[in-house]
Amino acid sequence: MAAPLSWAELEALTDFEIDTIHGPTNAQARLRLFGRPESEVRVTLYRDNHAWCPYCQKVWLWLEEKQIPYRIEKVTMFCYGEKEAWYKRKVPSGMLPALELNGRLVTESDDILMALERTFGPLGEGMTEASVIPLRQLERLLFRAWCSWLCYPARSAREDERAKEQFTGIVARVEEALGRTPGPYFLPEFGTADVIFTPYVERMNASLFYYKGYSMREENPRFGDWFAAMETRPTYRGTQSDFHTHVHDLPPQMGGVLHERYSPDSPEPAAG
Ligand SMILES: N[C@@H](CCC(=O)N[C@@H](CS)C(=O)NCC(=O)O)C(=O)O
Repeated sequence: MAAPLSWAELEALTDFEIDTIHGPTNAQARLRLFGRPESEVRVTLYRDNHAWCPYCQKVWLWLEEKQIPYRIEKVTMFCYGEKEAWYKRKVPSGMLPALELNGRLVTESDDILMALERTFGPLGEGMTEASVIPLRQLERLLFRAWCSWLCYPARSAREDERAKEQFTGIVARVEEALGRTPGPYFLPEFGTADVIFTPYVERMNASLFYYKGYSMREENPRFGDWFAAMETRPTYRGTQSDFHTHVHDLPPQMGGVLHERYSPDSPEPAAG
């Protein structure tokens, strides 16, 4: 059998020499300029160290799509260690993301997007458009149905089935919404609504496949097309994580509940 490659050999095969400042979307950057001078930077995004926080991804993707010059400050999530004192002075709750825009601090990802829209204009149809508001509400419904199925251990196969039905019922509504436009996105053009759905459907796709044996992408053709279209966007690919990471970063972030799941072979909830 061939010997595994050494780290040095592996490194020689890679092309990691990217321009983090002006080049493609990447998680390493501390400054993004998109070919513009640093004097134009009016925005600082505070987000988690490892680019795992879903609400941070939402703001990150928006900034990358709009090519707004910005700085990035990285902060520790509570579940991975001590929150930086300088950040707690700025945001006493320690919650992420936060954003400074022209020196003014904004928290809550939706409020951040609305503040960004007021300054830089919307990405496609904006947060408060009549076309976008129901989609934002649908995303929250989908999020809650996912949590109910995945994060709360079912006490019986029937209970698990009910949670699944509730989730797939909402997915059907999302499929219907995606089917209202001829293209793959939620509205005729890519925009805010797609950005809003991105972080959690990426996590749903990975976690439901691993923990529940359910492939969101394969079971739902419109979602399949949406994922495929998103993956043609270098911005999205630069923020996208992998299945393995999601499957294992969700339990600490969501309180470890994914470990305790119903096993069809046992009458009691099984601790995994
Ligand atoms: N409603 C908030 C939710 C933000 C949120 O839940 N952030 C999590 C990370 S995904 C957080 O900061 N938790 C504290 C921590 O992990 O340190 C928003 O939309 O910004």
